Order: sequence, then structure tokens, then C-alpha cells
Amino acid sequence: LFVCIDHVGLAVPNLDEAIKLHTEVFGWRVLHRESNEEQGVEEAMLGTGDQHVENAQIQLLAPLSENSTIGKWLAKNGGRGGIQQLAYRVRDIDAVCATLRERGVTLLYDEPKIGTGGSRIQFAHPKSTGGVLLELVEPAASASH
Ligand code: V0V
Repeated sequence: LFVCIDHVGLAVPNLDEAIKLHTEVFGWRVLHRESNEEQGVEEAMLGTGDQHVENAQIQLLAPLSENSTIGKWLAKNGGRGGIQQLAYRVRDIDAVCATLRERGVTLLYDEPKIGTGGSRIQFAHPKSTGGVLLELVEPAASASH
């Protein structure tokens, strides 16, 4: 069903501070940055940048507003960051969503939405996944992986 772990999403109160920590202290590289108004996030994807190795990335997610998903998550978490989601990569998101629905998993959207780098994304509600917000990612056809 799933190809690999695509990324782990960390909610962060401040994107620039988080990037500083994860690059200068932890040694990751910023591979990509974008804002996604629909999802209410400003985000950065971090990794080794080594195209020859299949690496899951770290996604830093900062809220665009207090009312956004990440804004609410941070408020509930006392303003501190933490792991907000686990994302699995898929080849055919429509087929995987149909299979998961058949198996009783609650998906958030009727149809996939647009995620990082033009990917197609869907989420499974934590109540039907054992408490973890699961994201499904079908990378854009132009993506390097
Ligand atoms: C809430 N809950 C979580 C959770 N968020 N459990 C695990 N992980 C999370 N991230 C639990 C919470 O503890 C409650 O459990 C229950 O779900 C309802 O919580 P709530 O605070 O009322 O939260 P809701 O219902 O307002 O929102 C939860 C959902 C929301 C999952 C519906 O986070 C959502 O729409 N997420 C999908 C979109 C998203 O995450 N976008 C930002 C990333 P109890 O207390 O009832 O037991 S954007 C992104 O990833 C992009 C662009 C990308 O990757 O490409």
C-alpha cells in the first residue's frame, strides 16, 4: 500500500528559529520552502540533499494564523512544538484512499488536496489510526523521487 515514509511533520512556533536549530545544530539542509494558504502553513523540507539515498525528510510546519490547523495544535500543546504528523508516500493516492476507506479508515477530504511541491495529499484521522495523524503523499510527477 505504502512506498516508504515520505516525511515526519514537526509543528513549530517559529520557522526561522526552527530552521536554525535543525541546520546549525542538527546538520540538516533546507531542500525546499513554501507557503500553503489552504493548509495554513509556512513550511520547510529538510534532508541530506543526497539524491542517491532514499531518505525520509523532516517537514517543519509553522502556522500562518492562530486559527490554522498548526496554530490550534500548538495552542493545545502549550505553545511548544512537537511531532504533528507522519506521512507515507504512495504511488496512486486515489487507489490507496479507496482501499483505506474500504478498510474502515476515516479520511479527512472527499478528494486529495495540493501539498508540498505540487504533491497530492490526503489525511487519515488520528481516531482511526491509533492516535497518529497520518498523511498520504503522491509526489508530483516532476518530483525527483
Ligand atoms: C488532533 N488530534 C491529534 C492531532 N490533532 N492526534 C494526533 N495528531 C494530531 N496532529 C486529536 C486530539 O488530541 C483530539 O483527541 C482529536 O484529535 C480532535 O482534536 P482537535 O484539537 O479538536 O483537532 P481538530 O479536530 O480541530 O483537528 C484535527 C484534524 C486536523 C486531524 C482534523 O489536524 C486536520 O485537519 N489535519 C489535516 C491537515 C493538516 O494537518 N494540515 C497541516 C499540515 P481527543 O482529545 O478527542 O481524544 S499541511 C501539510 O502537511 C502539507 C502541506 C504537506 O505535507 O504537503
